[in-house]
Amino acid sequence: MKKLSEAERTSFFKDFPQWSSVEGRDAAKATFTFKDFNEAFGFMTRVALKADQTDHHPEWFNVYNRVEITLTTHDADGLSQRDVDLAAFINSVLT
Ligand code: H2B
Repeated sequence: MKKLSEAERTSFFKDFPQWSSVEGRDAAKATFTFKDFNEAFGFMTRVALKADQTDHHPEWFNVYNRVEITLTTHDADGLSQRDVDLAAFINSVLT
């Protein structure tokens, strides 16, 4: 897995405005807030099944209705197309 080029990285952050870069790390983070825990965990379940299918896993943290997600590709030590694909899936679950 290779890292996104500088141009690909720039278009990722332009095309996915919910995601922002992480200080000192080639990664993207976003926070999503739901009505309650049931909705947050329903969302997490859908993302978890996708992560399992694609063998690409988010770093994430949940408290009640809030889910904080960091995307990066450990094998590439940075953002790769796999993170773009998972971000696109996350968007499709949210809309
Ligand atoms: N998830 C993420 N985010 N990055 C990886 O490099 C990665 C992963 N590698 N999930 C996978 C699993 C790897 O550890 C297994 C062995 O394929």
